[in-house]
Amino acid sequence: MLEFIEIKNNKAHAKIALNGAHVFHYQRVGQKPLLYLSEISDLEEGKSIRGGIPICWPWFGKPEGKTLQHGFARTSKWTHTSTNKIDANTTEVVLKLKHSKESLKLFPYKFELALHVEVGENLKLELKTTNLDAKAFEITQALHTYFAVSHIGDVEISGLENKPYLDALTFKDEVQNGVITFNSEVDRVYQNVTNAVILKDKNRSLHVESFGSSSCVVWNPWIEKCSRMSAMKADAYKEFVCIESANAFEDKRIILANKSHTLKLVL
Ligand code: TA6
Repeated sequence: MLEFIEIKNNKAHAKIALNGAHVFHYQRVGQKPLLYLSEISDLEEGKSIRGGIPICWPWFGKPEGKTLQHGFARTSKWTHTSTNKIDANTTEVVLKLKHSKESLKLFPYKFELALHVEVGENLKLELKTTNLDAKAFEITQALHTYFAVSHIGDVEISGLENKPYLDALTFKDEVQNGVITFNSEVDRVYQNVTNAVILKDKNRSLHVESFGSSSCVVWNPWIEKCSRMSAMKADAYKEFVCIESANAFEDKRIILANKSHTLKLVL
C-alpha cells in the first residue's frame, strides 16, 4: 500500500504520497476536489499515480536518448522531512529526494530536490532543485497538474492568447488564437507565459499562477488516446484537463554548481 501524509486543517484536506512527493488529493472545505484522480490509478511504490500533481524531473517528456517518460522523480521514494502547522488554516509539508546509485545511472549529477507543499485556502507547491555537483547541469521539468472539471466540454482556458506554442501532435510551431476550448486531443507546450492562466468550467474559475517558469503545458488525451492510456478509464478524458507549470524545451534551466532553481505553483 502507498505511504502518504494526510493533512486536515480548517481550510482544506490533502494527501501527499512519499512515492513521487505526489499531491494526489486537495479539497477545500465545502468544495469538490480540485485535483482529478483516476479511479483505476496505480497506488503503489515505484509507479506513477494517474492524477493529482506528478513531478516530471529532471526531464519533461522523452528527450532523445531517454527511455523514461517525464524522468524518475515521480516514481522515486522521497523522504518526509517535516510537517509544520503554520496556523489553524495552513499546514506546510516538506519532502526531499537526493541523488542515489540508481539516479546517477540515469542522470549523472549529485542533487537535492526539496518540495514544499502549503495546504490551506490556497495550495502552493515549491520545487527547489539544488545542484550538489562540481559541474553545472541542465534540467527540464513540470508540475503536471490534473484539474478535475465538470465536463471537458465546459472548459475554457484563458491567459494564453497570442502565446507561441509547440504542438506536440504535429511538432509544428503555432500561435494561440483566442481562448482554448476542447473538441479533440490537445497537447501543447506554450512559451513566454509569465501571467496567470485561468481555468473556467461550469462550477468555478481558477487562477493557476506559476513562478520560476515561462512555459506551460496544456493537455487532454481525448477519446482515442484516452482509450490507450494506462490507469485511466476510457471516458476519463471528460473529467480532467492538465495545465502544467513547466520549464520545458527552450525554457530549460542550467543550474550551476552549488546553485538552485525553484519552480512554484499557486492555486
Ligand atoms: O504533459 C503532456 C504529456 O506529455 C502527454 O504527451 C501525455 O503523454 C501525458 O504527458 C501523460 O504522460 P504519462 O507518462 O503520465 O502517461
